[in-house]
Amino acid sequence: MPGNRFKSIVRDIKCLKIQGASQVRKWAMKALRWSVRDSRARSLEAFRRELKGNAVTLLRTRPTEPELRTSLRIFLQQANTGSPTVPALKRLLLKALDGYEGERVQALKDVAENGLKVFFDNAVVFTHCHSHTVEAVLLKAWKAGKLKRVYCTETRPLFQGRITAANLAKHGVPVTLMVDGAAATYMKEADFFLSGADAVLEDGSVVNKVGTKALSLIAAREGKPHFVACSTKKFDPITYFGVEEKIEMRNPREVWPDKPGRVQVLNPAFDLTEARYVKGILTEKGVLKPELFALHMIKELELDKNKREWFSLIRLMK
Ligand code: RUB
Repeated sequence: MPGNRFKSIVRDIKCLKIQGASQVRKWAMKALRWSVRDSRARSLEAFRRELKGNAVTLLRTRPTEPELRTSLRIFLQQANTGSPTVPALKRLLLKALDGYEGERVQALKDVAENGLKVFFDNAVVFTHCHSHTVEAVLLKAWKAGKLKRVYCTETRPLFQGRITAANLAKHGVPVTLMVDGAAATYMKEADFFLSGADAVLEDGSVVNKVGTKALSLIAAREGKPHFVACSTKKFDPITYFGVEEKIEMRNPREVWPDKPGRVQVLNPAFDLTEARYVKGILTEKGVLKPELFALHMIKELELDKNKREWFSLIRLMK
C-alpha cells in the first residue's frame, strides 16, 4: 500500500501544484524513494510488485511526460536486477535514485551553460508558461550580464507564467507579464522566443504548454528565432516506433469552473510545434538542431524497430 507521502506527491502532481516536466520527474522519483523506504514487503516478488504498481500510478499522473516515463523505466529495470534480499535491493535502489538525481542536477547546470551561446549582450527574451529549465537559462544569462528584459505570457488557464515572472523578479530580472492574447503585438520587442519542452519527438517536433505553437508561429512571422531549452531526457523514444505522443486533456473546469451546461470546453495541456519552426534546442550536450537532437537520441538509446521492449511501458500506461 502506498504511504501518505507517496499519495500526497501524486495529488500535487495531478493538480499542478508540482508542475513542469523536470519537477514532475524529480518529485515522482522522491515518491518512489518513499515507497522503497516505507515498503513492508517481505519477499522480493511482493516488493517488486508493489514498486511496479506505484510506478504505474506515477506514470498516469501526467500522460505527456517522457522524462517521467524514461526515469520510471530506468527505475523498473533496476528493480528487476538480481538481488539476494529485499533490504539489499532497497539499498541498491536508494543509491541509484540518488545517483540519478545528481546527474539531473548537473544536466540542468549544463543546459544553462550551453544556453548562454544563443545570448548576446542585452538580449530581450519572450517566454511562455513556467519551465524550470528556461528559468535556469535566463538566470544564468542574467548573472552573465547578457539579459536585458523578459516578456512573459500569463499562460491560461492556470497562470503558470506568473511563476516565471515572480521568480525572475525575485532575482532582479526586469520582467513584463501580459495576457496570452497580447503576444502577437509584443513579440517584436524580443530578440528571440525561448520555451521549454515536455517532449521532443522522433522528427524533432516539440510538445510544450498549450500556446507554445501560436507563439512560435508569431515569432516566425516577426522573424524571431524560437529556441527550446530542455535536457535530452525529454526525447520520447516511443514516437520512434510510430506511437503518437498523447496530448493530456485536462478538466474543463480549469478553464471555466461554472460554465453553462451546453458550452463545450476544450482544455488541452500541451500543443505541438513542428521542428521547422525551432531554430535550436539548448541541451546539456550543446545547442542542437531539432532533427539532430532526435537522431542523436535514437543513436544513444540504440533504438531498433525490431526491439519491442519499449512497448512494455506503453502497455503499463493503459
Ligand atoms: C509546463 C511546461 C514546461 C515544460 C518544461 O507545463 O509546459 O514548459 O514542462 O518544464 P505544466 P521544465 O505547468 O502543465 O507542467 O523545464 O520544468 O521541465
